[in-house]
Amino acid sequence: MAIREILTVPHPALKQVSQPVAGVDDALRALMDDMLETMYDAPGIGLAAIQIGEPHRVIVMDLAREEEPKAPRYFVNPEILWSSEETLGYEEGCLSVPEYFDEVQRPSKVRLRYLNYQGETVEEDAEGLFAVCIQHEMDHLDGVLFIDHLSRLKREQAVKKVKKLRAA
Ligand code: GNR
Ligand code: NI
Repeated sequence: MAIREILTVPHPALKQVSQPVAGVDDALRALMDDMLETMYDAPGIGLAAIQIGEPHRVIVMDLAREEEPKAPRYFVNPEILWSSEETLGYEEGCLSVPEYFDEVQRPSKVRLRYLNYQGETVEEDAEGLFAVCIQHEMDHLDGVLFIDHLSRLKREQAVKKVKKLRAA
């Protein structure tokens, strides 16, 4: 396993659309292991493969609190089968937009289909933080960042802040 570099805005890869993977094999599991280690190191609660420069439709996540045992989850080729009309506003952050936080409105519940670490097809409902996080991660697979849901002014301020942070 290895900790990989997390790309930050305005890296062009973050706008790329990631491609579906053919299936889950040992090479993909090795990538998911690296992603998880990178996410824990950051630390973050989710990570999309493109955030480490790998344009595949793969996500890792762990929503366990610090005092709880680790609960890694893996989502390969995820699809949203249904989204609620009801929305939830949540203060989001992103490892690719470090130290910037703002509220985004998203459907409060979604139904998902994906392949897990074993390559089995899973259908599952998500709500609360799980729904927020999976939608944030799935946006990454389509080259969309949470700041793309904000006004242009806020988005530009966020990118400016990250550039300044990096120059420091
Ligand atoms: O670590 C993360 N926290 C977070 C908080 C609120 C909404 C979404 C997230 S995901 C983020 C990690 C990340 O950037 N994943 O792409
Ligand atoms: Ni993110």
